[in-house]
Amino acid sequence: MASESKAMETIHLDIASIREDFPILDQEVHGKKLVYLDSAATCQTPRAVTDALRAFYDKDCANIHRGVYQLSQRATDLYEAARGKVRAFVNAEEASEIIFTRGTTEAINLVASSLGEQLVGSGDEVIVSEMEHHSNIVPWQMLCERKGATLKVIPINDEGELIVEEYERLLSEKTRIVAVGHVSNALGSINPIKDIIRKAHRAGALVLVDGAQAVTHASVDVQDLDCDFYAFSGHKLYGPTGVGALYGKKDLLTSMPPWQGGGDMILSVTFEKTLYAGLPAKFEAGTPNIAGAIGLGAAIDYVSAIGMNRIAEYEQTLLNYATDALGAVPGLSMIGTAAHKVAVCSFELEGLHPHDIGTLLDLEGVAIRTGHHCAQPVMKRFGVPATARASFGIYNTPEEVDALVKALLKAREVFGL
Ligand code: 7TS
Repeated sequence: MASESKAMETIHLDIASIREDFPILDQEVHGKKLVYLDSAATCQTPRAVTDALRAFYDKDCANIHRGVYQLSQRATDLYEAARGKVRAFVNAEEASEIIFTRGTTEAINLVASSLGEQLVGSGDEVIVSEMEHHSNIVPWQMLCERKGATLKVIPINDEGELIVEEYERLLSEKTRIVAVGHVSNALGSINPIKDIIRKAHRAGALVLVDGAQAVTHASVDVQDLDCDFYAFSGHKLYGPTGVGALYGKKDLLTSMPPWQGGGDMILSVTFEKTLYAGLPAKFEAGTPNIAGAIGLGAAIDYVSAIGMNRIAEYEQTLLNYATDALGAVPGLSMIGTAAHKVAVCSFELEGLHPHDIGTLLDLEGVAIRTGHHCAQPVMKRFGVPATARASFGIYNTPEEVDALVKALLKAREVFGL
């Protein structure tokens, strides 16, 4: 096992040196070496990102787009350069198609409010899937309630894959928007979104892709996907919390009304009439998370230097290793066994409640997430109240998988199983 682990590291990535970029990993909890396996909730942050944040606050901090003085100009340049990095990262055609938001949740709410208000009416339909995170359900549900529209749900099979034939059946001339996750946070399933997008377009519907769990595991090309909107969060891409991005096709964003009013999103204001700014400012009312955007840009530089394809390849090998190792734990059943998956392992352990698993693992230094993962419909679909979830990032190693397995076996012992 040890030699296999060594080979994995040397063939794909220099994990030891990557780990050195993440000082947080070098610590003990409850007297045990920290094993961080909750990157699907939040990825840890490399020094390159915290250095960029510190440099901004130490040298360049000022508000943007308003000052003629040098500091403000520098802050503006850094903020707009970060937008350029996001553009290149998802291969959008223009930087003005990238709107900085507070994260995925805000990006989806922006589209549901602005586009939703304009496009969806009484009797219309919005399609989501059964595996969505709550943030890609609730904004659409709220919109449908406001408009008298109907929310339709693509079911999933026992492996945790979308049933595409059912999706095809749901699509109709009433469908206005299809909002679907690229990758499920609770199951790890990678959805066939290119196909989903093509079919939605054929039916005359627009598509928003929730990319929160996807951008960190593989490269994304919004032009190749031909999605209308793509949303993601900085903190799931080794960047800061409180910042994320929405990609939208220029013609759509241009024709959509602003969703929040305030400074920076206007051309001129009188009490009689306000003229709105063009893209992207129209959707960025108020002082944005300037440092966060710059930090997100630094995170993109960081993962790009490693290479998204190499990251994907390494994580797939780690997933295979973890799937095999967890499969050998007595009483463990994996929830989410899609043919195409990212390195997320949701599971149940017979005789143990997920919260007890989480607490006992914590005592061994192993940090995993337990609960419904903000995907209660997924829990309902699989008939469980919660799952334990180990999710992996670029800094995780096969030895950490071994530590997880060891801690699970110990938890069984503690409960006399
Ligand atoms: N969509 C998906 C697929 C997610 O996994 C998450 C967060 C969100 C949207 C919301 O992202 P936010 O940055 O706006 O909060 N998922 C998780 C998780 O799996 N554990 O904690 C947060």
